[in-house]
Amino acid sequence: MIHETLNTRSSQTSPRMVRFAWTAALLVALSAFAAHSQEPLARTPSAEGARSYFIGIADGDEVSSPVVVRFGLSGMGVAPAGVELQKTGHHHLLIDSELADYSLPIPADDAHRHFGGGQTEVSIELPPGNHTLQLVLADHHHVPHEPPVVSERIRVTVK
Ligand SMILES: [Cu+2]
Repeated sequence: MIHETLNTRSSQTSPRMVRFAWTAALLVALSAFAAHSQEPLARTPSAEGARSYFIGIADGDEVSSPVVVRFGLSGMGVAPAGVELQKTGHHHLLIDSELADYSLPIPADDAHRHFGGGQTEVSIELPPGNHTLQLVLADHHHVPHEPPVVSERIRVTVK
């Protein structure tokens, strides 16, 4: 009798076990999908030979604050952030900073300035001393192109 009762119970729990197994499998699949969707976005290709460069300011320059920095770009066009157009991007100015990962959106802070309006120059206040400046072009998602279009990282001294 006891054996029969156990058998009955186990045949009742069996469909539940199957459902549990399916739910577990679904959760694993969902979390795998979630992990996948957190991977870097597909990078926007840059135009071959595209170049980003500073205008009117060069490596080793001694300057006074505020510093006017002009952004040069050849081989690609400037478009405001959020506008998805082939072979375009918007400028970013890295101040005393370097990008750790070119596959992620560029952070937005004092060291990573975005020019999402399509601006091609800025006047920045810099404290006296040595600083580095670098331009990075990025796409509508603020992610640098592949391969990245970056300027030379210049060193300037503010008097
Ligand atoms: Cu940006």
